[in-house]
Formats: sequence, C-alpha cells, structure tokens
Amino acid sequence: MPSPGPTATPGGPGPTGSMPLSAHEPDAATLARSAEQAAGELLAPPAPVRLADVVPAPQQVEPDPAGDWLLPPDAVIVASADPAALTVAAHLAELLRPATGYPLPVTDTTRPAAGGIALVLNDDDSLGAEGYRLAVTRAGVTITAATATGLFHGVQTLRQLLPPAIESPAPVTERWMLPGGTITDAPRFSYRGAMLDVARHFFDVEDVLRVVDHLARYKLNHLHLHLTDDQGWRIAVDSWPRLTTVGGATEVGGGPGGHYTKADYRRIVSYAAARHVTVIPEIDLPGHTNAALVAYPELAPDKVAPPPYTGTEVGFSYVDPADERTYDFIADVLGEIAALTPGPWLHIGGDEAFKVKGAVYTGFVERTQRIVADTGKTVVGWHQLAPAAHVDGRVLQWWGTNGEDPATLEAVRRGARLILSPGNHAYLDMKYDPDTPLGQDWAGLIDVRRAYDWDPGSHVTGVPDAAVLGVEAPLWTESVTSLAEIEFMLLPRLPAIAELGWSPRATHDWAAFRDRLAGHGPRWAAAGIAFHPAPDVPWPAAPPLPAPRAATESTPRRR
Ligand code: TNX
Repeated sequence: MPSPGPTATPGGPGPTGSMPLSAHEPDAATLARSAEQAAGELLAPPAPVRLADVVPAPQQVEPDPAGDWLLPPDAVIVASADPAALTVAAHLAELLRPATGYPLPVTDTTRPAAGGIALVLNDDDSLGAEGYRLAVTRAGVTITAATATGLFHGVQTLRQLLPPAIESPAPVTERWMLPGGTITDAPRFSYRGAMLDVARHFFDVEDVLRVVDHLARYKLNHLHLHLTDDQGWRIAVDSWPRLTTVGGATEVGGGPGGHYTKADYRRIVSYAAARHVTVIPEIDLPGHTNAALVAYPELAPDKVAPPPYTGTEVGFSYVDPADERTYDFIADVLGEIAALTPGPWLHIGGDEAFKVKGAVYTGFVERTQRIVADTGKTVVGWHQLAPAAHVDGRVLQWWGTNGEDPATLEAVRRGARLILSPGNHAYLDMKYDPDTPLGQDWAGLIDVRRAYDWDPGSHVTGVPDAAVLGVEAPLWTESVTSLAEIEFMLLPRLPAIAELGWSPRATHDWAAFRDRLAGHGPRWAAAGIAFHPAPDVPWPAAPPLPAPRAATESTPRRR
C-alpha cells in the first residue's frame, strides 16, 4: 500500500455539508466552532431524550413519564462518603458544569438528595462488579451500585439522558430535562476494549486521553496500546534507551514519530484508571520489530542494522530467536513495562512473524510467555500464539475473518480465553465504503451495520460464550494521522462494538440500534468530536454529508 499521507479532515454532519474542517488537522478552536455550528443546526428542534435511548442498550429499562425531572440550577451532587465514589461524583460535576453553567457542588453527606443527584454505594452485588441502577423520579436522580465502577457507568448513562447540548463546552440555554423511570444495567462481557496503534503514526498523550474519553462514554473498559512496530518504538525503556531515541524517531510516511516517556505513560494509565479503563500495553514480538533492530542490531538475526522503515508492509522483520541476548532484551523490556502497568495483562503480539516458523516460533512464544509469567502478569497475544503451550490465564485475541479456526479452538480447549476482534467486523481501520478516504479494505468494507451485526458469543465455531472474555475494536493507523481522523474511523462504529460487548443479546436489533445511535451525532457535534456521518444511520435533521475529500498527494503531516 502506498503511504497515504494526510487526508482531508472529516467533517461532521450539517444540512448543507457544512462543518467544513480544514484539509489538514484543524486546531481545537476551529473544530469546536464548526461542531457547535453543526450542533446548533442539528439541535433545532430538540427531540426529547427517551429513557431507552442509551448506547450501549441497558439490560432493563422501565420508563415512568410521571417521573420526568428537570435539573435545577441549585442541584447538588451527593455521594457516599467513599473516596472512589466521591471521585465519580466530581467527574459527573465536571461533565455537567460547562454546558449547564450550574455550580453543582459535590458533598459527601449520606443524606438523601432531595432535588439533586445521589451516587450511592451499597452492598447489593447482584449486578456484579460493573452494574448499576439509575432511577429518575420527580425528586431527583439516584444511581446505586456495589462499586465505584458501577457508579461511573451509571454516570455515563445519566449523561446520555440529558439533551445533546449537555456536550457543549460553553453554557447553553436549555431545559435540562431527564426522562423518568428506572434503568437496571450490567455488562454481558467483562472485557470491552479498543486498540490504538501509536506505532505506525505516533499520537500525543492528549490525543490518547481523548480516545480514553470516547471509550468511557460507551462503557468500554480496556485500552490496548500497540506500542511497538516496524515503523516506531513508542515507550521509554531505561535499560535499552536507543529503542526510543533511535527506534522512536520514525513513522509511516517519514514523519518525526515520537515516544512516551515513563511519566507520559503513567499519565495515560492514571487518566484511564480515573475513567475505569485499564490500559493493556503491547510489545509486538518476535515480528514487527524493525524499529528495535535499527536501534539494537545485536537483536537482528544477521546482527546488521536494517534501514529505518516508513512503509506499510508487514512480516519482514524479527528478533533473533536463537540468541540468548534476545531473551535478556525481552525480560528487561517486559519487566519495565510490567512495572508501569497496574492492570493484569501484558500483550506480546505474535502476529505476522512470517519468517519465524513452526517449532522455532512456538518455542519463542513459550519462552516469552514464561517471561511474562515471571513479571506476575497474564499473557495476551494475537491468536497466532494458539499452537504454543497453555499458560495460566492465557488470552488470545482473535482477528480472523472466518469463524472456522481449529488451532484457536484447540487452544481454547486447553484453557485459553478469547478477545474477539474479527477483522471483517471489528477492525476500525477498514473503510466504511469504497469512497472512504482513509483506511484499508483487506478484510472488507465495514459499514456501521457490519460492525454491529455479529454475535461474540457464537462467532468462532465451537468456542462457547463462557470462553469469550469479550470484544475489542482495533484501530491500526497506517493511514490515520490525526485525532480527527482517529475519531472519524471510531465513530460511529465504536459504539456498535461497545454494544456487542455490553448489552444482553436479547436487545440486539439493528433498526433500534441505528435509531438510538442517530441521537449521538448531535452529541458528538456539540462536543467538537469528528465522526463519519454514515448513510446507514438516520441522523436527525441532517442528510448525510459526502465523505471527506481524498488525499491526492503525500506530504508530511503537520504536528
Ligand atoms: C494486520 S491484525 C495486522 C497489523 C496491520 C493490520 C492492518 C494484526 C495482528 N496485524 O499489523 O496493521 O493488519 O489492518
């Protein structure tokens, strides 16, 4: 594939195809202004939000029109006197203050919240580690949960029940009405994630934090960062410093690349943790390692440094599986990454190592799996790891395009669990349609319906629901160069994958999903978030825009 270079920045919806974001990365103010304008167009007249409009669809919704409640300017947010619950309350206040302009003080009294919003921790764990109950009555809103994570998910639901203008970064005159009734909710799968490839193109910390926000909105609870590849090594490793100083200085198309310092990375991890999102770092081995070999030729099979790589081919590079030094390198790197990782998982890649075959590949993987176990973490890898021996807790990320996979099935029989990322449904780097200016099509075109219409519980033949840990939507970034382009590829498909991971199968219904999803266009527009106005979604009051303009030439991206 030729290097695509920058493409037109996607626009949001608008009746005339307005929201013309510039051909290059727009500055935040431009993006926000155009989005606000589009939001203004979309918001007139505002349709009332219904209790059942939430994405992902809740387990149970019982509307009670007599319970509609208008958020008053003097509303107070009350939370259980627990630090984690209070943090969620503070987060809610921060979400609601900009658009309402209300002070929304947070208190830690356990008094009932008359005329306010209460976040209450209780002992009822019948809704599991992430469930919550949300009740809107004429007296206010109460969210109850057994955990702060449950309260946090309830807050995301509450946000969606307010009018779309709640996403505005500046005060808006609006009736902040919430629909009455009760929602009882808990996820179908415990693992719901997205992957961002920061190796093919590097993205700043701020961009990653914004992606975390998008995950949290849709109750996704894992961010997988693809930190290393042929085109760049993005995470500082003190014991092998040239990985970033040399290996981090390139990216697809010849741009400057970049890397995260450990402080940067910790910032991402803690920002994610505050949003109940666990970060999974991936160090891709033994293939996809050209950047590491440029930095440390001793790891290369011929001990010669290859030239830096800024193209988009795969499968040509590998660390020397026959050299002990390689395993020292892996132990050092994974040891330092594990120390940066509060979550349980380390992802070791394992895909497309076309030049390391058979027993050599399996032996390499088994040894690397043991190194992960020595760090105290649990191994995750692409499903190519399947033939290697099982280790406790092993998770395979399945990215096939055909549900018949005997090797993966056999690994599941030996105890592996699966994260499902079927290439032809969940790969958000695939184009929406033939005219999408970004992305690839090797796994097919993925419109919103295709992203939505599959069942993780029965997708891989012979793999039972119980062996499925959950779902993940990967975004590879060979052709994606800016935050606006990330958002254009994620939205509106990410909510489709989120719904497959969260909602009971019984709620699965394309026509209903499409209608609920449509209500999110005005929210994204109001928040200044770019998205693809996909024609298979009935966006309110606005015909779909033409797709963004295709790139005609390759120039270095503006940073
Ligand atoms: C396959 S999926 C890859 C990546 C590419 C992607 C592009 C997987 C584990 N490997 O190296 O970026 O296709 O769609």
